[in-house]
Amino acid sequence: MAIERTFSMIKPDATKRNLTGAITAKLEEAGLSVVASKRVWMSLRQAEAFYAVHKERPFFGELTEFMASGPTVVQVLEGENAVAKNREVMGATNPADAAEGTIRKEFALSIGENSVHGSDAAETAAEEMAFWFAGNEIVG
Ligand code: DAT
Ligand code: MG
Repeated sequence: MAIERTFSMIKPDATKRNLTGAITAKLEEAGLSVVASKRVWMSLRQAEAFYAVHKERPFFGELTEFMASGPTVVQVLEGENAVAKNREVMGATNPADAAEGTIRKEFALSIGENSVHGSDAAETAAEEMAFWFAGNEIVG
């Protein structure tokens, strides 16, 4: 597997608890490098656009209001098998199901306030990186 990039976001529940460094350390320890990073307080409209794939789900309103409720840190991660590696380090969506040592097991508060987002495939990673970053903001 070649070196690839994925998109990651540290969610408002985590930035509010000052976990940006602790979460980034777990990503770096897993062999992922941060090649772009910025702090963003997204609007509700941006949250709705970013999570448009979930717009028919019953939790869409709760999800988008939460994502617009405080600062997030958007990042691009680079490394071997980065999309799958990031999902592995994140852990399951519901922290109750997340494996020991994962970010969500350690830090998530609930299925909604689950501390991190990570792209689920190479195609969505490309779209999500382009949503938040200009090409010259990604420095590998
Ligand atoms: P993931 O973030 O693991 O990719 P997802 O894409 O299925 O999970 O859902 C996106 C986010 O929506 C998830 O991180 C938290 C929220 N969410 C998912 N299922 C939920 C539920 N049953 N109740 C409340 N929020 C939920
Ligand atoms: Mg998802």
